[in-house]
Amino acid sequence: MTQASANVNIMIKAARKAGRSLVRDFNEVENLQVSAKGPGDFVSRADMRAEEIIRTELTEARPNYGWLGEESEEVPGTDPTRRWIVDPLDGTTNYLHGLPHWAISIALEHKGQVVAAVVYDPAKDEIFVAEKGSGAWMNDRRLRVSGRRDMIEMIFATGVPFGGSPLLPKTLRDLAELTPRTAGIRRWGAAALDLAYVAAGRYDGYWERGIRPWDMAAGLLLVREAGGFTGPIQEGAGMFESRSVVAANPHVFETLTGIVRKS
Ligand code: LIP
Repeated sequence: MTQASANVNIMIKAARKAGRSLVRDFNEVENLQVSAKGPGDFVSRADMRAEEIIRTELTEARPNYGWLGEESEEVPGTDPTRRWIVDPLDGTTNYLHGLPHWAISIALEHKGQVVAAVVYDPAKDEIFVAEKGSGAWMNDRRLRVSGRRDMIEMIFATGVPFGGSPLLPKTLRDLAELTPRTAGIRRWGAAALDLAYVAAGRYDGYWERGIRPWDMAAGLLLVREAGGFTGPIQEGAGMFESRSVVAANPHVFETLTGIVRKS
């Protein structure tokens, strides 16, 4: 990114610092103590340490901003218009299984809109950065969503609900509908990276149900700043409130949304 704002620099610094801690722990993942968070969904001590690092960095630099993180209670700021939305470890299941596909996701929201985003994948040393109105970048390379128009050439990503989630049948219907019409569907297990990959033109689109604000906040801005479209699966709802998202290149966004809305 050519000229990052002070806030973005703070976010990058926090993400890199947490990334170093997560990489150290990832190398010893078998020794980590983990605690069950729910069926099929675990949180590790590494996750909590990373959140603490990010929180300390961000709140020392901007003590008046609010905080919404995956591993802690929401804390309103003395500035009610701004809050950090943070997933210190997106792709926790991958991490716990030693799969090097996970990321740190940090978004800054102002008056209900995400204005800055950092998604950092330390295992691949890829840092995705966006600022509202200034574009999206990956390691200093400007990002654009894909230009493909023909669905049969496109790759889409999603998250398949696990652990007995009631959302599974709908996603299976989406897969049955989409798989024959595309070049393939991926389920890599880190929503922030799924969205970053749409921004980078690696995926042509992505959709998911049951996704939380910290999984999607930063990635949504990356997609929009790379020229893509984003919206909820549930018509007329907010993405955060409905916990649903579709993100895609502008040529396929309506079609993808239409298909998954029918499920
Ligand atoms: C996970 C996502 C994953 C999604 C899961 C979960 P976590 O986040 O990134 O892709 O399918 O539902 O939300 O728990 O690893 O931060």
